[in-house]
Amino acid sequence: MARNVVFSGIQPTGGIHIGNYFGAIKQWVTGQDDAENIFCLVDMHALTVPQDPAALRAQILETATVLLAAGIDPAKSRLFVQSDVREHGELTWYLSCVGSMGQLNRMTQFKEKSESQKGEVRVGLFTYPLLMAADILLYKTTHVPVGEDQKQHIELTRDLAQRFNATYGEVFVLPEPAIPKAGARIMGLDDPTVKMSKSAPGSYHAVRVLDSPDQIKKTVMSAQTDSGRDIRVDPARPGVTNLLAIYCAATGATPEEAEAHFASARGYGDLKKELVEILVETLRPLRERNAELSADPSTVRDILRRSAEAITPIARETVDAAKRAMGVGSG
Ligand code: ATP
Ligand code: LTN
Repeated sequence: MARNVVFSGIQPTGGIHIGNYFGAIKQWVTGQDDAENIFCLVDMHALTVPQDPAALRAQILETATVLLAAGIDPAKSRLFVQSDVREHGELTWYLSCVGSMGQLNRMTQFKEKSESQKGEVRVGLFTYPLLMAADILLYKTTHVPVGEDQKQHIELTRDLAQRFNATYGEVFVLPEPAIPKAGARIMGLDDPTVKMSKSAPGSYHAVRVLDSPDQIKKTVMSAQTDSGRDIRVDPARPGVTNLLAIYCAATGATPEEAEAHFASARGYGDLKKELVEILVETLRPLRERNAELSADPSTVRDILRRSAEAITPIARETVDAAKRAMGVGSG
């Protein structure tokens, strides 16, 4: 039987947080033995909003290092930088001649991100999902492990692949989203009504995977909760519900088990204290390994370069097949 192909991406925009970790990265690490795995630092996606070139360059290497520290194993998975494989940009053009403005207009991430942009909204922010579809379709991906917020983009990818195949013949494989049961949508600790995000301001918004134990404690203890005491999952109380979601993602407990565990707690303080301990211990090995790997950036660069070289032929073959099907090129 053909092996599954897992592909996923992360923007190298700094400060990886527990939403990224529980929503995506943890699945990438634990699934490595079951499929062909390709993980991508999507630097071209990062350019859809303003970036400082020197900071972006540094963050590409930092993000790669964190992923390796989290357990991405170069013997089992390819880890590469999107702009190192030219075919990503190339296929995006062909997909932009298949997808419609109406399809892109329905993307909720564009609506949210374009509203938060002061001044001009870049064309790339609007066409962002076409580049993401190209990322996925280039490698005949079968599964895409992501957080809940990316589900709509994967549905669009399937629509584009289906449209292309129906018009030009079978070239693309239709991918499935793989969204975890727990941790698929972690909310901000300073505001549990917004998704935890790398780019959100505020030092108590997110627990970053490289935070010190002291910083984790400060952020979790200051998390916004309401004035109640009951530790229950309740949509009307998003703060405590979010803390329970983080507890479940970190321990593997179901929401019912988590509620039972905290049934005799004296208030939110007990839940927060326990969560601090759990997060400190969960993230400790990652932080320690990151410190070792950061001392050796040339090894990390080598992994990125070799991965890009290894996967380029797959990407080339897909673009050539798409071009042939569409009738472009000198033949
Ligand atoms: P940015 O704020 O820079 O847009 P982000 O925090 O949304 O970044 P991405 O690099 O866009 O992070 O996403 C990487 C992966 O992490 C994706 O699979 C995404 O679904 C997942 N993810 C991001 N935020 C969360 C969250 N709050 N909860 C669960 N998963 C998340
Ligand atoms: N759009 C994603 C990042 C991303 C991605 C991908 C995820 C870019 N290309 C391909 C999965 C597959 C995000 O903003 N989190």
